[in-house]
Amino acid sequence: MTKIFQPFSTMYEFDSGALNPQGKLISRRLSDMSSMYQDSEAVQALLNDNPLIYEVYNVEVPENEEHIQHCTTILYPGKVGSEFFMTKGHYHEIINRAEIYFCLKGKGLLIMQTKEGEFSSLEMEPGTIAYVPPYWAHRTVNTGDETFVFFAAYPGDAGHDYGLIETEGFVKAVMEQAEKYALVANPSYRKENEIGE
Ligand code: S6P
Ligand code: ZN
Repeated sequence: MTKIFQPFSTMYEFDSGALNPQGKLISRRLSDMSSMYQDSEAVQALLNDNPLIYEVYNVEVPENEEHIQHCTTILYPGKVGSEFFMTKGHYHEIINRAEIYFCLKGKGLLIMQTKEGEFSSLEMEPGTIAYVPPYWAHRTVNTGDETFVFFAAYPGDAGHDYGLIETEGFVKAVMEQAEKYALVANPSYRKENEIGE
């Protein structure tokens, strides 16, 4: 007999962006993603302090297609050299699973790409509801000077595939230029793959 899951709710804390109860908390520091930033000297200079870059508060629901995963991401302000703090970025393990992001605080950029190398970006500010369609890898970037917080909801069985982004990188990097953000071609995009070909 199918086990009936009991309804429940979670509180969003407006000041911090955290959830209560906190659920599964993931914290990522620079050392967890040091090879993803463009400026390796700037990475080395910051690694002693090893800043906290982002936290994800995940409501715990079963990871299957019946359920909807939901969480908040708190992305702190800061830069590595002139590149803004960002998330690692991923495809969904089941790549045709979509996702919705709802911005609650701060400002940022949602950058996306397909395996074919198509690239897209969306600006996010409180109130923005962004749709990540099936097949698009996604990464968020804090382009402001306060914490950038968004809520995400996605199919329970989606999973996360970080491998391709770790080896290929993103098509573009988000850098500070003249006190604004600029999307700059990433010279190391697909470099690993090209070397291997
Ligand atoms: C999950 C969703 C977000 C990210 C979070 C951290 O599918 O897209 O909750 O997991 O923003 O990013 P990342 O790339 O480290 O998982
Ligand atoms: Zn996702």
